[in-house]
Amino acid sequence: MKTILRGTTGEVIIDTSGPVIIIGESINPTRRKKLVSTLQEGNFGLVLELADTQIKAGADVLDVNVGFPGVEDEKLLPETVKVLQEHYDVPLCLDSPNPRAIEAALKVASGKCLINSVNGEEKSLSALLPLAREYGAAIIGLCMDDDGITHDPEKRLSIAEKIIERAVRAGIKAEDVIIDPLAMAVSADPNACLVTLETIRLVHTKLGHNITQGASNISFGLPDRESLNAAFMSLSIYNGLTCPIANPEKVTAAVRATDLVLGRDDFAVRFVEYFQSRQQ
Ligand code: THG
Repeated sequence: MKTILRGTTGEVIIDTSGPVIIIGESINPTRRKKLVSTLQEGNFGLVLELADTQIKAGADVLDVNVGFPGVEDEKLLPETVKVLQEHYDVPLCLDSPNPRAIEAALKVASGKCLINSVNGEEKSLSALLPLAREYGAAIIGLCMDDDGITHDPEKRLSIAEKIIERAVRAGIKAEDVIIDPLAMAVSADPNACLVTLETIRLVHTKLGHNITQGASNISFGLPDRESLNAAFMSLSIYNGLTCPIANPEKVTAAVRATDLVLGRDDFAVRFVEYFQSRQQ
């Protein structure tokens, strides 16, 4: 299955049988308070620098999250999208829990964005599916609903099915729904990663959709996050993850290595290219 996203001119194809696509996570105020304060002053220097660094490190798509307590992201998200698209061609993933911020950003964005995210709650489905349809966007469907977060992979699968069904009924193409199985901190729950891995496997084998996840979520609160994230990344890709949201400066090497091991990088071309680009 293929999900096509577009930036200002080019397109990115997320293909369940192709190489992994990296959605850069770093435009996010978590641990980066400076991002919000500079943006509020109308200074887009840091956001452009984060975009540049991530693209050079292997990001194919950029997640854009400017939400922070006290911030009107209804105003800040579209402004950030406009500035990013004046400088970079990559497709954008609009990351906000506020449907009005998503709509304001979709209004000014060129190409075909990814909405991050819709979940199985009625409130979320009814607010966001019509927007995705109207603006021709793809969506991320999070495996949680009005009952909260379940630790049963089969139940997560049925929430994914429900989101896809509702999206198709709203006029969105099935392939434009990318499923997020929910990745959570393994420090808080020893089974968290296993539940996610099993959900990925079920969504991949039973539904065949593209799959994303916040790949650095699992290592919150632990040392050596990079090693943990890399281990989880490889296992997730083996099970069906196709477009992680992650820090490309830290995960691209592991992603390229995993693609090579899984036979998705003939003659190691991408693996070697990435290695050489890092030597410079
Ligand atoms: N699913 C979906 N969207 C998401 C998440 C998800 N969006 C937000 C989040 N989770 C993914 N994004 C981030 C952004 C930053 C960090 C973690 C997840 C973060 N960064 C640290 C930093 O930059 O200092 C550390 C990064 C690292 O060690 O690599 O903490 O789950 N759909």
